Amino acid sequence: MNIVDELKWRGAVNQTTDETDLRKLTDEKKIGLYCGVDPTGDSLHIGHLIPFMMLKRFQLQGHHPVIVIGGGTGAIGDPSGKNSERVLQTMDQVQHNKEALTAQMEKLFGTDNFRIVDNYDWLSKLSLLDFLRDYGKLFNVNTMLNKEVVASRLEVGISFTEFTYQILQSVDYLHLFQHEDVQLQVGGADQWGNITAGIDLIHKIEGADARAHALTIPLMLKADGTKFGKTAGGAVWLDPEKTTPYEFYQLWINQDDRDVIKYLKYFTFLSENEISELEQEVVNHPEKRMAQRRLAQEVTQFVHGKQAVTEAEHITQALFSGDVASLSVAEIEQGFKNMPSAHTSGDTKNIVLWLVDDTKIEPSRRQAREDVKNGAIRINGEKVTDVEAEINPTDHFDGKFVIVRRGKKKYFLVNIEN
Ligand code: 383
Repeated sequence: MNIVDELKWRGAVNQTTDETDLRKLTDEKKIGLYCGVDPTGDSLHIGHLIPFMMLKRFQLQGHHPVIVIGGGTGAIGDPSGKNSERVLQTMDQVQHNKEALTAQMEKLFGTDNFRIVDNYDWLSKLSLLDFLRDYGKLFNVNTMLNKEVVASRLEVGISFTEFTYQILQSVDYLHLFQHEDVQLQVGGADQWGNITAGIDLIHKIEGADARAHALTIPLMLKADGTKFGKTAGGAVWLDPEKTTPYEFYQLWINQDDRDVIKYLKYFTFLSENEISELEQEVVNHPEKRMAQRRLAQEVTQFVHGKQAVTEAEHITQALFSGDVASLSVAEIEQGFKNMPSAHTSGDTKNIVLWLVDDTKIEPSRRQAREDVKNGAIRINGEKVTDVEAEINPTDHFDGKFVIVRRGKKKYFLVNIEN
């Protein structure tokens, strides 16, 4: 299937400049294409996965994706999607973020038939006079003002610096068109104005028949209307230190039946056949959540690797069944990151006192005694019903934690201080 048709089937196309010619071009030859990422933070988030999945599909069909890391543009800041002026980053921050993002991207794409280039390399060499004479002269201020990004900021104000951003991104596209054989720029729907500004520049310099294309990807919304990729805890990061692979897996497995097929098309490499089988599963056995599980497995594996999927599933299973004794220390650290926690010493103590005085899991001794007697308390997965039982907090998990479950679902992680 032609790549454009595949992307359309996957629901990944928002706007293109000339779809017919893009289809023709990609049938004729393997093209160079690019997407830019500004180093505004020290980790990618799942919003970045949207264009990355697209680049990866091109890569799998033999085309040549390039990512531009914005060492230059990141020092300025894209006004797209921001309703107020950005605070400039220091150049040290830009450098630090650039290194972190580059390492993450290499992990996702490998180095085979994929390159990362830094626009600092050419943008930093432009002198002010060259910039104004060679490029500024070709940009009409009226057209620039009419771009959605700028127009929406006119009332609150926009600095000359951010206003100029679209010229820098355009110079990138021209540079890559001229030197790297790049003929397509992809990005989220928010990038349409910047990408088309680049195409206009290419047409002015290289002639109106220069074949440079734009393809944007729709903004993702969930069936309930909320923004995709945000959880109560904020953004979902690809850095496992910021969002653990278990949390990442949970995000996908918890998707709504109404969204899951859309996301399978979008975020996985599963074929049309595999996806329609899963679609049948959603209709016939929604309670099994097969489609959600497959989605969680595929995306987690793509970002964090196979081992991370095994661990995430082990944690999920252990928490669900209550068999937490089988968890490793690393799995506990992941799985309990957002659960209520307490700190105690490692001293052995009576269970009732420990639950009330040390960990504050129970509000009163009376309540604690009642819960223990009723079998509502599990310590490291084992039911404890004797109110005289002694707890040795350093028994399990390398003496680091005690896992307490109260009732059917409520877990607490008690950290042992030594
Ligand atoms: C810089 C130089 C270029 C081309 C593009 C850029 C970056 C671009 C931008 N992109 C966003 C970012 O960096 O700001 N001006 O965070 C996001 N992208 C991608 C995608 C997205 C966009 O990196 O929609 C989400 O991830 O385009 O918001 O020569």
